[in-house]
Amino acid sequence: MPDFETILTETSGRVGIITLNRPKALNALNAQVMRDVTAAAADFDADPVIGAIVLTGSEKAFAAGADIKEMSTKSYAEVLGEALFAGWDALTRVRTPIVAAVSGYALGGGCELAMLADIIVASETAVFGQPEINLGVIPGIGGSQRLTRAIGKAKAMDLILTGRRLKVDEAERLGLVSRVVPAGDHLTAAVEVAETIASKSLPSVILAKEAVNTAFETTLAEGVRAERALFFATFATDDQTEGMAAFVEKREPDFRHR
Ligand code: CO8
Repeated sequence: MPDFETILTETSGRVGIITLNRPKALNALNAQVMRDVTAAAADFDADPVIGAIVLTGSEKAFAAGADIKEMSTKSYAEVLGEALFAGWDALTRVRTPIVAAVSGYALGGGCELAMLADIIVASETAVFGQPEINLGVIPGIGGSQRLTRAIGKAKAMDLILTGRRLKVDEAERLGLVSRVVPAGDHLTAAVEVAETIASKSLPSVILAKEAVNTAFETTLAEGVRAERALFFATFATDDQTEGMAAFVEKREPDFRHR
């Protein structure tokens, strides 16, 4: 893994960890952060040893949004021409599960980045929100779509039109957050979740993630058809044979990720 300017990367067994590292700007997401995070995630995704990725920030801020200073002087022609922030879409092509470990502020682009992950593990200090309306803009990294799918129209409209912040208990109640853990425990808890995922058969994990994501893209009938094809595909793996044999023989499976 190369050195990056705005993030730190490390591995822990089969888990790849990406830490946003712009503490002075509360991890505001500028173009370099976007390039670094998407490149690191693609590198981990291409590494067959990595079974899950954890994405985290600092205790104070997962990310306080897109970099307002970088954006503030851009014209319409510039943001259109450079397709500002469209590069974040690369995370949707990462097939390895991504667990966001969120502490503190996850606002604007920070909330959208957390929603680009597959699972959000949040500290009790986590605060979510889409405050773009206060800046005279609207969410631009998928927030209006992913938040609405995550928590429904009533709450998404409330948050996006007023810019109000969501504390973690409400975020969990609404289904935005997968798990809430005591302050300071978010990274450890997220790595544990990632280790659990990474201990499963990687082909099954990739197919399961694809199946769940299909629910956001298509009709129920099409989704069930897609799931069935993906389910049948698992029977082409050694790990299906091993997983079922292990159950019958009352032992732990020894998945080889193939
Ligand atoms: N961008 C740039 N710098 C930031 C950002 C940001 N989003 N957030 C914080 N910073 C900087 C501050 O400017 C400050 O820098 P400096 O010390 O040089 O003045 C430093 O980080 C520390 O911040 P504060 O002093 O403000 O720290 P506080 O603890 O007082 O407050 C808050 C923390 C509440 C998080 C506050 O910083 C804040 O409100 N930040 C902005 C939150 C926000 O509005 N986020 C949404 C940004 S817009 C967005 O994400 C839109 C994405 C879609 C774009 C679509 C384009 C197509």
